[in-house]
Amino acid sequence: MKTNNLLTIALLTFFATMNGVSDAQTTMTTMKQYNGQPVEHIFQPLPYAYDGLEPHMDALTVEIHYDRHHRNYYNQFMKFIGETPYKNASIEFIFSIVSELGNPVRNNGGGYYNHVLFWEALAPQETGAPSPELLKAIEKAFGSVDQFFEQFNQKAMTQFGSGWAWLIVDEKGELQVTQTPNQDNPLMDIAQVKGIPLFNIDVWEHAYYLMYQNKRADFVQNYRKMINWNVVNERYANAMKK
Ligand code: MN3
Repeated sequence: MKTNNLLTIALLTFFATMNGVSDAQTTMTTMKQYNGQPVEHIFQPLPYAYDGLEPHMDALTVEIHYDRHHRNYYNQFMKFIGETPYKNASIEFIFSIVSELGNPVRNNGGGYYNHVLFWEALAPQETGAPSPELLKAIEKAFGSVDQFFEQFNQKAMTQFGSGWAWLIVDEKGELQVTQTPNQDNPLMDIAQVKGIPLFNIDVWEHAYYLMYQNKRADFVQNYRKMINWNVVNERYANAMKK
């Protein structure tokens, strides 16, 4: 009896170990591998001074938004992505499997990257104009630049609570306006409408409340006056190469 019990325990232990190994192997083979160039995720400097977006966005809002909110998303993202095998994977790759990486990576990775896109495409005044290629695509998708802004602003206004509105190039290479809750974005595998972002507007209250209080519509209307089309044109050209 004693020998049988010991044998049973030994066998159970053996199978438990085998199970553990096979679970780990399954996980390793199902997790996508990142094969691209290693990427160092950095906290980029603002492309202008804190008061660089006045009068449409006040200096205190920009300072708190960039130096506290954005920086905090970046720091948290670095912490949580550091606990995965994807610390040096591209942000596009990370977002393509973000549903497997957990909410801290999803929320902070989105919070980090959405703000990079946001600051980069703003300027003290509307700068440049849509390139001939982008203009053609805008007219095809929306009719005109003004009609595009009507639809984009509508997405910004109807995003309930915190989130973002986006202009994207979708998987068919066409322009679309879309919205995402919280810090989600259209590059994420969980996004309802996927695509490559051309620009975005942050409609979290922290983006406008000090200057506009509850008047999200005024902030959204003024947003157009700060768009740097040179950046957007370059993003469009890059998106169409993919
Ligand atoms: Mn924000």
